[in-house]
Amino acid sequence: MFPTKQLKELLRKQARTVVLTGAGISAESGVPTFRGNQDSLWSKFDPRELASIDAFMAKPGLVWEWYLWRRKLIGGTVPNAGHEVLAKLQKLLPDFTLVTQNVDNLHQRAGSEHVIELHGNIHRNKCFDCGKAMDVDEFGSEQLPRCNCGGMIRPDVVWFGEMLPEREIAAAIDKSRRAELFLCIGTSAEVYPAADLPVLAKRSGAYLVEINPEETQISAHADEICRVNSGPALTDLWQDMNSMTEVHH
Ligand code: BJW
Ligand code: ZN
Repeated sequence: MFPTKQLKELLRKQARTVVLTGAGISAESGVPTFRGNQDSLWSKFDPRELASIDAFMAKPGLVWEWYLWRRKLIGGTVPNAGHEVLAKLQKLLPDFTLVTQNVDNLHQRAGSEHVIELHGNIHRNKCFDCGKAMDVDEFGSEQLPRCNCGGMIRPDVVWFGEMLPEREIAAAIDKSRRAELFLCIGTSAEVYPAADLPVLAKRSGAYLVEINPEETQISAHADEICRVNSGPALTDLWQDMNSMTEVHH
């Protein structure tokens, strides 16, 4: 049964809520996930190899080609029902924090505010050397753009082996520690430190809900699991909440 009585009661009481999302929430918009589904979308590229400093240093042209291709793909998508419900939920709950590992900007496009982006944003660029934010127009992979300082321009995302943006991860940890309700949606929970957040929240007393069609290492810790795609799952949750408020007004 999803959502359960406990979950609905926490939402009715406007519990302090943290939501962590991963690539799965954008899957129904047509953005490919990183792991699990071996369909041909990634055939040309291996994200585990390309999303790293080493790859960029060795083959900046190839890494840029991958990011330009993904930017274009993401630019052609729109937020789905899952993103939209989370944006509406934020308006209903006075203490609500959305933490995402996604770089696709779809939460913001759905209307979510103050989104904590743990892994950056694919639509931004910065200098590899001095970190300065950069606007770069379309360019070919033969001519890679450079900063005034001489450094190479790179997408403003977090690669393996890099630190997460300090303020973002600190805020996410703080909010997770104080959460009464934590929703873990569409993430394989294989990448750290993001994967620590649901467990941290649970240990600090939060009610932990997982929404994911597949089992993850979060499943063993969860109080409630919904093995359904996030779009339909969150739509059900939203409809249940609305029938609830009708009764209470
Ligand atoms: C649906 C669905 C539907 C499908 N509805 N659900 C050894 C042990 C522990 C840690 C480490 C280690 N060695 C190295 C580390 C650290 C490393 C790490 O965690 N590695 C692990 C892989 C082992 N982490 C880091 O390096 C991080 N930095 C760090 O730790 O700094 C300190 C440090 C410095 C130096 C050395 C060591 C430590 C940085 C991590 C950066 C991750 N970056 C990426 C790329 C971002 C840019 C880009 O997009 O190009 O972030 S990798 C990629 O994975 C991306 C994602 O945000 C991230 C998480 O993936 P996510 O979102 O969970 O997606 P998937 O595809 O994995 O899962 C999709 C899920 O959706 C599945 O479960 C499906 O079932 C589900 N789903 N359809 C709902 N419709
Ligand atoms: Zn620079």
